Amino acid sequence: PVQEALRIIDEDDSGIDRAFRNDVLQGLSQDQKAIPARWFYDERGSELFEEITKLDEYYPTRAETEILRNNAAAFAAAIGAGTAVVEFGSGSSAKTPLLLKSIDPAAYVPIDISGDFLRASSGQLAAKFPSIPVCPVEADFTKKVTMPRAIAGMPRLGFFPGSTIGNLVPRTAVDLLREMRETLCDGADRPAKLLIGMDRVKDTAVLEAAYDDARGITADFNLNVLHRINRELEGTLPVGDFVHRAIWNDAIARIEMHLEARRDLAFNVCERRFTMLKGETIHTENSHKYTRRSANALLLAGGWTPVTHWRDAQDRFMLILAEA
Ligand code: AVI
Repeated sequence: PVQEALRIIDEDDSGIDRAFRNDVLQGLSQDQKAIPARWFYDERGSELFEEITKLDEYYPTRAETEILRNNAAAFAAAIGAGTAVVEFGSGSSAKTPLLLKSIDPAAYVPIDISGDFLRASSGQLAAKFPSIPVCPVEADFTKKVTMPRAIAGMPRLGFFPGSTIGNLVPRTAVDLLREMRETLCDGADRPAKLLIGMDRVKDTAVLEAAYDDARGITADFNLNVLHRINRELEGTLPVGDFVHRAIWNDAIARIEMHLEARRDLAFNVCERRFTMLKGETIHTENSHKYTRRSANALLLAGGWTPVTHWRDAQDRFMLILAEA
């Protein structure tokens, strides 16, 4: 059974998401223009991301799925029966069913900012697991989220797969980990656990190919945010005059995605005028990669104690179980 989604979203009268407008106007006003990566995920962006996860070059999804498939018994033993799984982001991929199958939870709570996507994936999961109550929450999980009454009294496991944490700079990642701790521990009678996916530092060529695939799907994903600005924020960005770039920044251990202007440009967003010189970029995403030590340090700073690390056979990715 799927409960009706709890909705906790902030919109102004004209229906334009104020947070999106503020982020874009502020980001385009900086010396290094930037748009936070969370705005990639409108309906089209979410579809393109699903396509990325199936690309030959994009290994993280397959590596993480392998870890989930090969360690079912260990997860069940470490997590225990009667747990409510709270997923940060709605589980439309193969990963959530693998986790649900291995630990057989008492409830499943997907949290997502995209209501349509949330309802679709909740319905699919409920059909696949008819005995697990599904309690979706439409909300921005970067802030503490109120949990549905249905999971009161159950031990809670946060699930944050995909190395999505890597899309945040460390300061913001620590804030998110702390908010998750609040979401999971507030009103609960036991300390929560968190199962989090983190992508590992590896060969530069492998990393850059994963973010600049031969079919150009990642390029479309990156450019889609410009279409979204044009549609939702009265933008006039000439999308065809931007080119996708993916660069490994070794000093900070992250892949950076940018949109580079092919020529000098001028455009409007929400009636504000912006200009760019040829070669100038809009920085659209960071994807941090971790070692075991840097992953542990981040978790500890966020209020979580790492307990167990699992890796795939090729050492590309890790799933970490941590305790509040
Ligand atoms: C969602 N996130 C973990 C992806 C990543 O790998 O950083 C987003 C992505 N960007 C380009 N390709 C995939």
